[in-house]
Amino acid sequence: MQYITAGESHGSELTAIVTGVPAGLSLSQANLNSDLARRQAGYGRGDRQKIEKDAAIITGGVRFGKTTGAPVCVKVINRDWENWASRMAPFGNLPDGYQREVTPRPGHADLVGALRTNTDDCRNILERSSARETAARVAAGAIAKEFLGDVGVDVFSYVISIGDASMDAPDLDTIDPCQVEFSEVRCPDEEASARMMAAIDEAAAAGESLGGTFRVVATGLIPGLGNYATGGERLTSRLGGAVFSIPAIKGVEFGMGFGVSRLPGSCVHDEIVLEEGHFRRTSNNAGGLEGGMTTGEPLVITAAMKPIPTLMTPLRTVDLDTLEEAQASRERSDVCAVPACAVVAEAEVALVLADAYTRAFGDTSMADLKASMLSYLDRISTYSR
Ligand code: EPS
Repeated sequence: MQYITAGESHGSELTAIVTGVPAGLSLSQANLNSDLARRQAGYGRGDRQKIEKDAAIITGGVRFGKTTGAPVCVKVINRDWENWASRMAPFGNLPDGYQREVTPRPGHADLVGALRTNTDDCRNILERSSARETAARVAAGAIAKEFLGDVGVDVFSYVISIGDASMDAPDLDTIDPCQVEFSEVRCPDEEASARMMAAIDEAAAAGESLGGTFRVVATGLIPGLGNYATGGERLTSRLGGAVFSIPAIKGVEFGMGFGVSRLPGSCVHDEIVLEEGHFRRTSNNAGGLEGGMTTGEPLVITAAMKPIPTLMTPLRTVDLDTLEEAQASRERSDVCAVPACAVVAEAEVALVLADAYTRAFGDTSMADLKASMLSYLDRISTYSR
């Protein structure tokens, strides 16, 4: 299962095309829209979210609620387009009085993208590198999540820290994914949520922005997805690449993460036991992956997001027209988008996991895929008898 997106932040719409979706998968419009709404939420978002009301419009690959096996095309309308139509028109001339973006923001793709593409207007770059594009990813990921739900896999996320406001390292078993949805910062700890919101208020008042860390968890995975044999097929590299593909992600850890480098092997590796005919682990420091394959324990990924580069008290930059020192451009933006980013990461993780299932069991139809998976599960369970 692969996807590609097209569209700009203030263009008419965003589109995602997802290929390799087996036929016969039931899709619910409500589930797709619910994920889009979850991505729009979160304390610290800017005024753009008051304009947008993201909804998934399916234009291909689905009939009467079921996939046909053809590429699935899903689009999300940008309501803000009507305020930008003349400045973002695909044809015609620039409107009178149009001001090019010539003061690139440190931390954004503005400068390097302009150098790379030989443009004198950073808007060409920022329109596409804007996090708005992640709405299309979430729409694509919602299809992958429906697939995963059908094979017994649940993917959820929660925020661990925003700026220096952090929750105590939570025990995974104590996290209630539903509870996370009630927190405005997607943090399962109420007291920590309040501190995170206070940190966002403080940053907003200072014209600052904030990053943070979040965790994505997938439960119900079967052992043996992915492949140890080549680097590109290792799920560690595929999942890591997928999470790193989200703008602003600066670090990704699996399980114990960097912590494994400080401990001896006996404290890191997860002992193997046989429990009711199934191989289980007494711990999950590996975060559900060994040799680039799923172990059957929960997949646990933690990621770090940098602060958003648009600052209301801007940093120094160079004006691309005058080559003089200038202040970086300021425009409406978010103070913190860590909760939204966690939802985007769920989508990215879901797409890789769904792809791992279809690579292992085929992508013709859900019925054939499940039959193949059951035969595999039967084989590995006899192995443990
Ligand atoms: C973004 C700037 C803001 C964000 C946007 C990402 O948009 P605008 O410039 O229109 O105010 O709200 O994110 C979204 C629109 C979204 O839906 O996530 C940026 O510069 O990256």
